[in-house]
Amino acid sequence: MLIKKKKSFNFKESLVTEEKYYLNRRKLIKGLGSLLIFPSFTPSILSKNINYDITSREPTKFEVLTKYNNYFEFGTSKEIWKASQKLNTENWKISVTGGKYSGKEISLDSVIKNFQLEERIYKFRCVEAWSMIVPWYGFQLSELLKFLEPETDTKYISFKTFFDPEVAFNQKQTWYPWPYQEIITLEEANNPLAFIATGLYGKKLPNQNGAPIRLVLPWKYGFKSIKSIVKIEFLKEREKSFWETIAPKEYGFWANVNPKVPHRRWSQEFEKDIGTGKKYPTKIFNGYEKWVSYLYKGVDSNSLFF
Ligand SMILES: Nc1nc2c(c(=O)[nH]1)N[C@H]1C(S)=C(S)[C@@H](COP(=O)(O)O)O[C@H]1N2
Ligand SMILES: [Mo]
Repeated sequence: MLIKKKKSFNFKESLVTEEKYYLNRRKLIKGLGSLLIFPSFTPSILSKNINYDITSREPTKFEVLTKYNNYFEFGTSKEIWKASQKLNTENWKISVTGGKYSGKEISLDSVIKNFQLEERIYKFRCVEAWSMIVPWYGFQLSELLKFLEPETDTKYISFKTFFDPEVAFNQKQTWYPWPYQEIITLEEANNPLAFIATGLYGKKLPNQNGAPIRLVLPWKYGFKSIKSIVKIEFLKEREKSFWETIAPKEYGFWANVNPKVPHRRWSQEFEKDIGTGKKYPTKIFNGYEKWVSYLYKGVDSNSLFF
C-alpha cells in the first residue's frame, strides 16, 4: 500500500482551510485516481490519504460532527459539546507503562513533533448504527509505537481517558468503571489504518471529539476509538475494557464492524449517516476488509464481535 508522505506539512494553511476546500479536494483526488503525481503547486496535504478512502459519501459537515457526540464522561446524551469545553487540554501529558518510557510522563507537544501529520478521511461507525465520514488529521499509531518502543513480548496495548469528576460531571456516577479504557492487540495497533487523531477538518480536535488526542480504528465500532488519552500501557495479558466491563455481551473486546452479528437489542445490517439521514448497508469491517481481515485469520468469526 502506497502512502505518499512529504517532509513538511503545511499546518498553518490547513488551519485556515474551509469545509468546501475538503469537499472539492476529495473530488479532485477521486477523479484522478490513486496513481497520480501531484503538481508542485498542490498543497502537501493533498498527497495524503488516497488509499484508505473507501466511500463515495461526502464528509459529514463540521457542524454535525461537533454537535452529535458520544462522550460519556460529560453525559449520556449526544449534546455534550458544551459540557466538554470544561476540559483543559493545554500542556497535555500522557503517562506510559512499559517500553522505553515506562514510568514516565511524556508531553504531547514534544511527542507530536516527531511525526508527520497527515489527513485521513475515514468512515466512522458507531455500534448504535449511525455513521459519519470524518476528515481526521493526525498520525499513524504505528509511528507512536515505534517511538515508545514497547518490550518485544508486548501483546496488548491499553489506552485510558482522564478521570476528573470535577471536570466531567458524569464521572461522579460511581457505578461506571471509570476511567474509560480500551485495549487492542499490538498487531492491530501496528495496522496502518490504526490512527491517532489530533484534529479534524484541518482544525485542532474539538473537545467533544476527544481533544487533544484520540484513537481512531475505522474497522471497529466507534466505542473502541477512545478519546482524550492520558495513559498508554503495554500489556502481556488482556484486560477488560470500559464497555466490556459494563456489558460484555453487547460490547465485546474485538468489536469489529459486522452486519451479520446483531447487537442484542438491534440489527447491525444498516447504518444511518448522521449528516444526511440516509441509510446504507453495513459493511464487514466497515468496508476496510482488505486491509484488516488478515488480523483475524483462524479466529472464530462470531467471537470477533462480542
Ligand atoms: N473517553 C471516551 N471515549 C469515547 C467515548 C466516550 O464516551 N468516552 N465514546 C465512544 C463512542 S461510543 C463513539 S461512537 C465515539 C464518538 O466519537 P465522536 O463523538 O467524535 O463522534 O467516541 C468513542 N470514544
Ligand atoms: Mo459509539
